[in-house]
Amino acid sequence: MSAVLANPPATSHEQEEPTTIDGFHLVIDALKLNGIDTIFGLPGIPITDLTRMAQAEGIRVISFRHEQHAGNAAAAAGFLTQKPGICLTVSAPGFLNGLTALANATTNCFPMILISGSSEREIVDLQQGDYEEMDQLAIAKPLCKAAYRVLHAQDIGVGIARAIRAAVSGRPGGVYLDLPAKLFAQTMEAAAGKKSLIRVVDPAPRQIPATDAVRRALDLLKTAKKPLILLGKGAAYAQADADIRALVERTGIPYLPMSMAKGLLPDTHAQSAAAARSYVLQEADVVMLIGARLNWLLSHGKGKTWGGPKQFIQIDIAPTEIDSNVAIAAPVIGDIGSCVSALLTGMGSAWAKPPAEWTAAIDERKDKNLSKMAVTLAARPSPMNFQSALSVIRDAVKARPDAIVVNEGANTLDFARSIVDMYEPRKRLDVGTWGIMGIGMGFAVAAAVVTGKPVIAIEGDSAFGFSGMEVETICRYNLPVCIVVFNNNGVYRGTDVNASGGADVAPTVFVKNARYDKLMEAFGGVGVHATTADELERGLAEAIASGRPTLINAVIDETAGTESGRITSLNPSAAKKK
Ligand code: FYN
Ligand code: ADP
Repeated sequence: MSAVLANPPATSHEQEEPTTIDGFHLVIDALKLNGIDTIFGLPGIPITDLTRMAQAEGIRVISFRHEQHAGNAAAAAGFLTQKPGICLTVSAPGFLNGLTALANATTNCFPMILISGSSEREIVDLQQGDYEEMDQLAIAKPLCKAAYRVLHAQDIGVGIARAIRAAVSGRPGGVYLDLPAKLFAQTMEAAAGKKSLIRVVDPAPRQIPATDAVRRALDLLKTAKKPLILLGKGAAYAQADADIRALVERTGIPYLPMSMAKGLLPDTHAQSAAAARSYVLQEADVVMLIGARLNWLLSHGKGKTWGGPKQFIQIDIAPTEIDSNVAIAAPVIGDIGSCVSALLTGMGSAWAKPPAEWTAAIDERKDKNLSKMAVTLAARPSPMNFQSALSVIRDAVKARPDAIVVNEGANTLDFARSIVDMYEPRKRLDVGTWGIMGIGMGFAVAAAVVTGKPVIAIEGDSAFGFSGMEVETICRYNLPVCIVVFNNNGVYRGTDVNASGGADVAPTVFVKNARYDKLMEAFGGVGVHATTADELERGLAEAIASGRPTLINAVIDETAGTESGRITSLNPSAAKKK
């Protein structure tokens, strides 16, 4: 990670050589000294002037309509760059709005720093009723990796440095930095102020795995008759793409990518077992987890998903993740880049490929699912269903593998995960470990701002509703984002009825045939109403070509879709039916 700029650009106030420096500029200079060039936030008391001054000093300030989406943008920026994304909010309600994103970032191991203005300690601690009084530090602590407060201008450099190092070192995560309002107006002698700032050296130090741990892992892998490699979003975050690909290809072991690890190797790769997921989880005898946790997404490594006994190898930077759900026979603790490099060295050049019967059995199941999928994707029903609309987006991503896909929803998420192939690392951003709705527009803004690449946001109509007002943000910065709203008139589908027979619609039903595209037009973007796959294809192609903010209202059969998509079993009523 390039934590610091080689020679941070001189700032206007530095050129004038003032004799004193205030808290505002100490914060700005500390961020710039550490290579922070973008802030995602929402102005208001007491940080409005900080947003203006940061912008004046050359930091890009992306201003949102709700702090949760600014926070999600900061988290996604952290995942994409390995530098902590910065979210800046006002005190109390603005801080609370940012907390959801801070907690989600911590859960996903994305590095971000939530910086919030706050009330004065002396009033908060006596509960004397300050403007937006809240003990924000205490409230943030349980929800993030680390939390700090700065009371004196001379400590701003330390505060920012600690926050940066906490966010990116070890297991990345969310950090809270509390800056009480009075801090910004404090001044100190300029030269002393400059000296108080810290340029963080090696904020995410490599963590080299123990030689014996590497040897133990390779010895176990050698015994496998049915080995499987499982790639998680930690592997995507690590930016060790070439070595990860080399490890998979040199071992010849089939691999399964978790959703945000898709694209580490192209989803069309011969060793991908994604289209035989159930089979390989059932049958594998040795499973090597690389930056993936055995949590609910992997049925906690046990039960009927996993069939017979397994032996696990787990590569992770967090030692306490080991044995979290089931015994791990060969833990390899370190950063994924160092661990994978050590495994490649330890393997040498002569590594026996897995038994042909294992890979042949996988190919047979893959072919069955791929052929079934091909028939579904070729159909052009009217109105569109999830699969026919997604087959259009699948082709668009194949033509533009550099585009970034943001994806949330229930059926819109689950069908897109298996239908839209990814070809490059870190090109898919989705609901992650929590399965949280509302990440869409924040992640889309970050992806566009950080990469400049076309962004395709594949949005369930319910999911879009959580962050839809940020369409104005996307238009204001003229970002190359194309939002495709899968409009089937409701959460899951649009056909539920009010069991009481009363006048209200069912809780899961939306306004029928809503025109989300008009929302984009309201702010000067391009709205497309797509009732067929051809109209969707045209709208998407024009959006990618033009780079203009676009929202395509994709009309989907309102009877299509199942409750909660592929995790319908998590609904208590589903469990009751068992
Ligand atoms: C996968 N599959 C495919 C393909 N890819 N078939 C054909 N072609 C392709 N390209 C097959 C795969 O082998 C499985 O079939 C099936 O499709 C499903 O694959 P998937 O989606 O990868 O696997 P599965 O079982 O759904 O994974 C479980 C899960 C996943 C929990 C990891 O459902 C998930 O990530 N869910 C997230 C849910 C979430 O967060 N929702 C947001 C809130 S929803 P078989 O092998 O035959 O079984 C709010 O209500
Ligand atoms: P997925 O949901 O894709 O399976 P998870 O979020 O469950 O992925 O797991 C990611 C894991 O990767 C976490 O346990 C985290 O500690 C680990 N991780 C994240 N970054 C690194 C890294 N650079 N090196 C090693 N492990 C990492």
